[in-house]
Amino acid sequence: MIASPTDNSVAGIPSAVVNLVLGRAPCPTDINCDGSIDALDTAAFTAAFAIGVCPPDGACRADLTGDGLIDGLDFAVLAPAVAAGGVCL
Ligand SMILES: [Ca+2]
Repeated sequence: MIASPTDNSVAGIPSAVVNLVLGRAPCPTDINCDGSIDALDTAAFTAAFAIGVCPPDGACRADLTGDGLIDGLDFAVLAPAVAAGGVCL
């Protein structure tokens, strides 16, 4: 079970191990991959939002819903995470 948007650990297994096994981003709402969830992620999201679609290489951290688009639904996931703040574990 995922404890929160900032903690991907599972049943005491360190999140880094869980992420490696499952092949997922260490912290999905950490758009700029700096280890923190903050206003810089909102800025990175805004830059991606201006484009609106994911590039074909699959590197699309701003697509938090996984639908191939960068839109308000993704921001609805990001905004509460940024408001809560935190660090990626
Ligand atoms: Ca960040």
